[in-house]
Amino acid sequence: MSKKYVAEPYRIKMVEPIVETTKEERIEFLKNAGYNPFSLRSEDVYVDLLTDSGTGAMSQEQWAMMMTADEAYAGSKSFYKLESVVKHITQYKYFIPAHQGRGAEQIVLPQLVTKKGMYFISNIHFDTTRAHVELAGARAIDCVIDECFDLELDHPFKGNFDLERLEKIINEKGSENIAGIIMTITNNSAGGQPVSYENMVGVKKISKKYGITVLIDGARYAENAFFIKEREKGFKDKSILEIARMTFDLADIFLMSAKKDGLVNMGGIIAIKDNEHLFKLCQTYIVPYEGFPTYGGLSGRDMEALAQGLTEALDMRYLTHRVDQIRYLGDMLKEAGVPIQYPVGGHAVFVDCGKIAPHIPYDQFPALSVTNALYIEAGVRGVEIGSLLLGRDPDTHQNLKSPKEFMRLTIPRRLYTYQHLDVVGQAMIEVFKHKDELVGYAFDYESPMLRHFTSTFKPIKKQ
Ligand code: P70
Repeated sequence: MSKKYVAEPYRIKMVEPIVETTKEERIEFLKNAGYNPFSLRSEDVYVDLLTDSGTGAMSQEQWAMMMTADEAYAGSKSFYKLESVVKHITQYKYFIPAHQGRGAEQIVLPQLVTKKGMYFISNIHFDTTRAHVELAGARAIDCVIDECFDLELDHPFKGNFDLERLEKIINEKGSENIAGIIMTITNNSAGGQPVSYENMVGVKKISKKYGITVLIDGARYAENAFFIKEREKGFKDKSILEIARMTFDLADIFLMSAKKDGLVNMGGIIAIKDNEHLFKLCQTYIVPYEGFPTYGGLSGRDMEALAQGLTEALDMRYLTHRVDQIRYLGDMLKEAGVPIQYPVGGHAVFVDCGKIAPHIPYDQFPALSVTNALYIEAGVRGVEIGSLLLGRDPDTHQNLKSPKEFMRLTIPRRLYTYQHLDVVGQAMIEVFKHKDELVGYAFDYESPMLRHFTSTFKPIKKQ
């Protein structure tokens, strides 16, 4: 663990004031939000760690490129610029923009579901990916290594596939029923943990043996490449771009929420290695769902910013600082005894709320409880990544029990300083000191799909 922290590799050119509120005000704001942090107004949040998705700061170069954008409906020069950057990085033949990650998922995933009773297998499906798998009439199976759930185990690649189980599942379900294998890099739902190159080679070998399509869900592919460079033998002298290309070479399709490692506020990518038939299908479906194939729901400005952002995200100084910020917060919490997933991943610190509040049952959402307490303490907004987010079994409708009840403290890119993270750490330590006072939550209204976004709750009073 590095103790020598690096300062921000940028200086601030434009500032956005943030409001400070009182504890009494925050108690009221949270009540009005139905105890769902998603329903808070961001103005009422001091440090917003809800997500790293679309929340980062753009560079002066990105803002400058936006001024040069071509807003043509068809054949925009900004499209061709973005296309050339995506092709340069992925080395794939085909590219279609989408408005964000789930936009890309809704176009591509249904094309792979060619009959009833099919499955996707992922290390862990991200929740929108799972939703689109299910909307396409397929089922999602997660296949991550067991070490992933041992939060204190020092393992360099906790996002890895359990390759033995992967092959077993394929044999059990029948390879003809597997619509695709989705490599989620980094593995968001389990702590932004990386997947090793060697493990992805293993996935590729199995997919080849059974003739199964491999997809990369690569929202944070540059962070994944950073960890490979740092931790995997033989990669120290390779550039992030080289590692990324080696990774893309192992897959057939690349889907990206560009709101993460694209360093933009909005954007998504569909890239296809060489399957012309699939590309043509996606081009057909992008029109009614996202827009004409040369904009896919993005303005010319968005495409300019993304072309530049994709390039900046491959920079080692940027990535070193990014990962260091996460480690800084993680170390602070760990040293104070707050249980977190260790080692921390690439975009967030995952706090183990099951351990902090074992007196709250999983279907009363211990991580929502900690998240709400942290907001009240200091106006810091985290997000629940546990049984609330996991939802219900689509067949039995039972509440699923997540293996871990996490609160994710997600650090936006280039947005906050180490001092902001100090506030977060101190507030979390305060909540931890009063952990026995935390209460569970019951639904006031439960939304039928992706319920964590829009449901409302009531605190369950202590007996
Ligand atoms: C996040 C956001 C989005 C995402 C992802 C991976 C690996 C696809 C997508 C969808 C979503 C989120 C979660 C909680 C609070 C706010 C936002 N992840 N694949 O923060 O992409 O959002 O662009 O449609 O992580 O992890 P998109």
